[in-house]
Amino acid sequence: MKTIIEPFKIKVVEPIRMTTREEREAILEKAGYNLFLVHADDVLIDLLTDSGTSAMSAEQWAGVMRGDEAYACSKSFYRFRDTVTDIFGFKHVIPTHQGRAAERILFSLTCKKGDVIPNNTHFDTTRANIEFTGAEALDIPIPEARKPEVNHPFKGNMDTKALRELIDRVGAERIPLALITITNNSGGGQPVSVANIREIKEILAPHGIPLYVDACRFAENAYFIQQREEGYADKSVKEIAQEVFSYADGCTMSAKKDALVNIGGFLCTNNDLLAEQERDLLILTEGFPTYGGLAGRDLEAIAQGLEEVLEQDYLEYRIASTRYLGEHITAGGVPIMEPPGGHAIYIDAKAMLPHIPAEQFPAQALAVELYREAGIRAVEIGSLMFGKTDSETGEFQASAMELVRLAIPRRVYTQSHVDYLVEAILEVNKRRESIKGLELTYEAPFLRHFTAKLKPR
Ligand code: P71
Repeated sequence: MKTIIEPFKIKVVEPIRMTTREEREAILEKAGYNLFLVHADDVLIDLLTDSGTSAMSAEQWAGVMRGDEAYACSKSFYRFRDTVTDIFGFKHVIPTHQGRAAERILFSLTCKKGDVIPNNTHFDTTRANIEFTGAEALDIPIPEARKPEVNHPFKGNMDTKALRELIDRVGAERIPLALITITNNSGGGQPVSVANIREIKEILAPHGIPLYVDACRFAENAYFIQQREEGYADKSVKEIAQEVFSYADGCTMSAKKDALVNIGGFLCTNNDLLAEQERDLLILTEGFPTYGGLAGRDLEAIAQGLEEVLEQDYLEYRIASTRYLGEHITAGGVPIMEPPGGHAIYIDAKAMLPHIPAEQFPAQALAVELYREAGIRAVEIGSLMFGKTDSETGEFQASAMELVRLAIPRRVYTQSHVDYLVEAILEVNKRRESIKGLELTYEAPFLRHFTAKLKPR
């Protein structure tokens, strides 16, 4: 059979509700044209994020019932730890309530003012947690990554020449660690190849710089390697993931993505001394090292989710359904970040709305329009998220790209939902020339996109 189907049937359903255009207009105004501030009840198809929005399986819910809620050394912790160790292979496994808690602990112990932390592309919370320590978060993706229309099988790769130059320029003592984000979220959900990760490790090792993986979409990344990298077609995704992590010294993980759960994360390292310091900090702010701010039931759900996410049928369906959305909107003339990513399709708003300058947030304007048209909630990854106004010169620094991310929650929507999305996006595309820009009326000092208020120009 050629048709790729959802490899599950549905046991529990949740209603979704359509609103009228007039209602949505009023909702947008009240929310300051910021979709983070729109009530989920007022959203028909929610593509804000694939984080924490997965549908859990019957086995995960059974795990929730089995969760051992002992404060210390619960049975659920050991199931969680053993599963993580089996796939990730690191010596120490520290549970955290989500990815950014792992980031905060890792960076506050390793980074300081004057340091530089390279990554293919830092996601917003990673960048913010590094900058909060005074260090610099540096993006060095391959040049193709910044050109939405260019096709490349591993567009998430790091520019290894730039990594070498960075070490020569600032010196290894100012680089306490390097990161690689798989898949590269801010860069279009694009995968990183094994060859690239191996080369990064070879560059770092002689300088004693550890490599950490920002691992939240590791299974999708491993599937792309299996499909696209020479020599991996006959390996299982689990074997590929194991190989990827074998080149690293640790990882941060938001379990809200490829562990198919609604909350959770972890931090891993092979460094004994660092692990000790991390656990001390964990006790201070998150919880005892065998639960790290999670319930025993959450640890069970993560362990089960990590096994399910590596199933070949699941990944084949997952990547095919994202690709389906991408192919159908590009066939209708909508420019996207090519090729389709793993967890999301990114519309290139700079190309679609060339009449809106970066300082008027074209990608935010497009995200607002998708909500207005059809009750779809997407997220801006552009100058609202990553742009800055220099506090001294007042000069506006735009983000390299202006993207609208349509993130697909795992196991949640069916093909008819995707067909509806395609229709709505093509409808908006027809009248793209009439879409107007936005201006900021309020912004917070960091991570401003979460709470910003805007108004139409
Ligand atoms: C995503 C998110 C979550 C999010 C963030 C900002 C706005 C809306 C939603 C979170 C990531 C991520 C990567 C590569 C670390 C985190 C933090 N992504 N690294 O994509 O993508 O994890 O949310 O569990 O703290 O929507 P956390």
